Amino acid sequence: MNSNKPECERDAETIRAPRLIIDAVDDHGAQLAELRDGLLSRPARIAPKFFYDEQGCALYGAICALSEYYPTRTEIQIYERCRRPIAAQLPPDGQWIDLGCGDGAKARDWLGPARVRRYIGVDFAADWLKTTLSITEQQFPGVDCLGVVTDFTRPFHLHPVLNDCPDAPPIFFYPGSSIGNFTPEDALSLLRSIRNHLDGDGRLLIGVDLVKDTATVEAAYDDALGVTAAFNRNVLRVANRLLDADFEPHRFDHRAFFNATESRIEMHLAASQGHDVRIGEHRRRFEAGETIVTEYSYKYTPERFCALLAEAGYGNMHYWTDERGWFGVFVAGAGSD
Ligand code: AVJ
Repeated sequence: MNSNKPECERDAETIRAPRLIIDAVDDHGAQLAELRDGLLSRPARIAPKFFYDEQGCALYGAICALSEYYPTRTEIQIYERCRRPIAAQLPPDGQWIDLGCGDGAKARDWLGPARVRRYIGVDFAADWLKTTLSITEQQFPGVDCLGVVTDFTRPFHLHPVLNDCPDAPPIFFYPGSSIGNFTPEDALSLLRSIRNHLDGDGRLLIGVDLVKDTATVEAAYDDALGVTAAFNRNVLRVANRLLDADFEPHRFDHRAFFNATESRIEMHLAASQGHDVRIGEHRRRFEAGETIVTEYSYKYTPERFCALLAEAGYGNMHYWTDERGWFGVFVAGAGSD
């Protein structure tokens, strides 16, 4: 047993079950109250994090393979085409903090090129995270892997974990334009939360969907096969399970449209006819056409996103887009330009 080695340099024989740090998930009650209050409010709303139960994660995986849903493949094409110049902006031998890691596939493509020493998966779904960690450990035995189960949509504090490896600069990775789910104000506070963990060499690597023609972006959220519609309706099943409600998903129509004023895709579920729903001990009437807001997905211009990064205290900014300018990958650090 080599306990005097720093946390991140333990060799293979001391790492068996993925190490998980459970942080702040015990406020399950708060999560349920947030879900209930959103559904009882007018207009009704559900936070997008509730999409991702097992069925929701599977449907999201299917969405990423759709011809209409360009963000995932376009981001990966930028990574593949610009791997070297992007990696050149990242500190070697760093700690890779994979926010909302999901299956971790995008991050694993970077562990080699960025010469990562430590992988930290951060996700709300503990089971999903365990699987991702064991796959990453198997594929990268030389990389120390651990998980943090937390809701990073709220201010988070990873300093104690990062200080296990004081000489390994942090690289925060937030792909897929998940930042788009936050209002610009909330995006600013998340970016600031990350910024507070960055000193000299630390970096943020983030994927952002960019403003484009309305037909293309609306098709990506309302695909011909109806996979996104199923993903959207599935959240009503999550509500039924978590809140003992009796939503009938088929009584709600999927709506997705681009709100140009707010520069965001809006996803709604519209009641196809007036009906009552039991939500725990509450009853909620939905009039015909009344909607539940289930997701906003904000779209930025490179200039607008750089301005947001600057407002959050970042510098050393660089970004890469695909040839059509549909998606952007940004790297930013603590220093002033
Ligand atoms: C995972 C939040 C990036 O907004 O594009 C996909 C989720 N919603 N299709 C997005 C989503 C509808 C996706 N993010």
